[in-house]
Amino acid sequence: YTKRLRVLVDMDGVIADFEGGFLKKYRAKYPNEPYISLENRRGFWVSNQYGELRRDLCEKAISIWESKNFFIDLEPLPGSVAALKEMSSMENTDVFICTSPIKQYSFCPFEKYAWIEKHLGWEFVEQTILTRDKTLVSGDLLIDDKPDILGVEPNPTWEHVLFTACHNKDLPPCPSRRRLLSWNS
Ligand code: UMP
Repeated sequence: YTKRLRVLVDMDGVIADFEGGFLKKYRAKYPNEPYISLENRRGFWVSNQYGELRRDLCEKAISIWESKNFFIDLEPLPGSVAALKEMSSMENTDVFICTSPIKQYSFCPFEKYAWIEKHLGWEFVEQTILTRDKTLVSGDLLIDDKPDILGVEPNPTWEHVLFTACHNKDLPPCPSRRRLLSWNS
């Protein structure tokens, strides 16, 4: 018996371009409001940084990802689709998509499944875990762009591999935590 490797892969910021999709739709909806370029993004929460820019921009930012078709319209990040397919074809490897839907549930959960079927195929819908608490999910690796993944379980089974994104690219290097720069090279 060989132990299988279980890889949990986050969706927004790792396989789907949440930041790029957000900025594009925000600028289209609010062409006269200030915005934060991807180069200048800091911190995981887009809404916090927009709220710091100007108080009312927090809710304007939130209105973007709460809108119909926001999540289904996201572009895949470069190399992500090929990487997931390749990983899941490897021997003794199970790949799951592990993603936290927003609490405004009118569109997001449905569109996440639809996105996965559209870009990765029906087989991956079977591999999809929607949860607001990733510490409860067991796995060997969790590839995620969020620097702090916390929940009710203080000792998750997975090792967190930080996926590089615009908002975490300048975090001081942490020797104990592995990083994945991108799916291509
Ligand atoms: N999200 C917010 N506010 C933000 C940025 C992202 O609610 O400022 C949402 C988008 C995703 C979720 O649905 O949070 C993050 O999910 P994970 O990438 O952690 O799975």
